[in-house]
Amino acid sequence: VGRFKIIESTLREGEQFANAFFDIDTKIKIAKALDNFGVDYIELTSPVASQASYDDCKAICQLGLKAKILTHVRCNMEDAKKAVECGVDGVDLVIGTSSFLREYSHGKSMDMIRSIALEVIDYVKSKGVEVRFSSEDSFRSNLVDILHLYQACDKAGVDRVGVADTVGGATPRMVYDLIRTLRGCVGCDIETHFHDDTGCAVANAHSALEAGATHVDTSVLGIGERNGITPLGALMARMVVTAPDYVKSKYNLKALKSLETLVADAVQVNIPFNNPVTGFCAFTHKAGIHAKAILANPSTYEIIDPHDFGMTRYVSINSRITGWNAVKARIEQLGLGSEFSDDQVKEVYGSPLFSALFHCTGDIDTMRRTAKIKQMADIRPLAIDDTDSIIRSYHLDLQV
Ligand code: HCA
Ligand code: CU
Repeated sequence: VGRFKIIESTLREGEQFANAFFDIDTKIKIAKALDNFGVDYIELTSPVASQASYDDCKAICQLGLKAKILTHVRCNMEDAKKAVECGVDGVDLVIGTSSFLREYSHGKSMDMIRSIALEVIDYVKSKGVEVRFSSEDSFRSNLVDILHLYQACDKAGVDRVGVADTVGGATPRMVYDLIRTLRGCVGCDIETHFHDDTGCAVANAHSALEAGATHVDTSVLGIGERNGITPLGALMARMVVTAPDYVKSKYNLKALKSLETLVADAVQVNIPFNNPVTGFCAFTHKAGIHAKAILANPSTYEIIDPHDFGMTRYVSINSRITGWNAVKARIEQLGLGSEFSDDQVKEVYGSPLFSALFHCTGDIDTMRRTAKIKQMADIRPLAIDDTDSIIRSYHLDLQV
């Protein structure tokens, strides 16, 4: 699980996202940002797709990036030749192997697929270029058929075989079983590609790594065909917990937010509110019980340290479920810590006990100062400015 590699496909799978249109400048910016993040491979749209795809592929190969440049083509000689012509470090070959795709897409038998695959692998290798062979829709293909096919490719010297959950229907257990079996059949590297139609793309990638896969395909924010594939950031969140030393030393995690912002802007979407790590509330703590523990030791309610990604945590006190420890921490942040006793903190926080007491004694002066955080938050949603001004006006009242 520890030492996996990333094949970053924002510039291939990501271009299949509904909103994506990448001109050459945008592609170069994204490629450089991915390289700076430290991904192992950058996969580009097939040069056969269009003239610009061809030109851009060539141009990106010439940038001299650290990441290896791949292009993704159909498994046939003409496509492979175009790919090699562009100067890529590697070619990712793909062909559908499920009965659906064989029947409704290309109409080839498994025997035909096998002989074409071997011929193309041989050609790409003869050019000194890395080569991967992948069966599209692997999970709905006949298991024995694809194992034979992968074995033949392995014998022919392919660098990687690829398993793709093209329709996003696989479960982590299905992935584990298939990759485990495949691991026993081939000696080459194993690349995996998971669509997220059923929300399993990150879990499936993790499962694949547990079973012996070596490479995972990602795209920034998961953009791709339909609702996309394993998101780079979410995979980083998963793997920084599973393999912290490897992930922190290999990837420039602090660059994640700006990379995601770059891609989000390019395809005109927002970073999802609940995105792992970079979603606006990813490190916001709200309930009083959580806030108290977080302030004492962040590991109590955080599996990921936000600072590893250059992010910061936020303890919200703007709600009816806040706790007085959190309010005290905010008062300290406002520089008023030395001027509040704990009882006063509890009072402005609106401790239910205090309120009850004031209601009994009917002390008008005290009642006047009872615009408390909790009571206000029961009436309407509070913004951080609201709670800060409740604290400030309470503080002013203390001085008169
Ligand atoms: C597609 C192709 C692919 C290829 C994956 C791979 C898929 O757009 O259908 O080359 O491993 O999901 O099968 O993206
Ligand atoms: Cu795909």
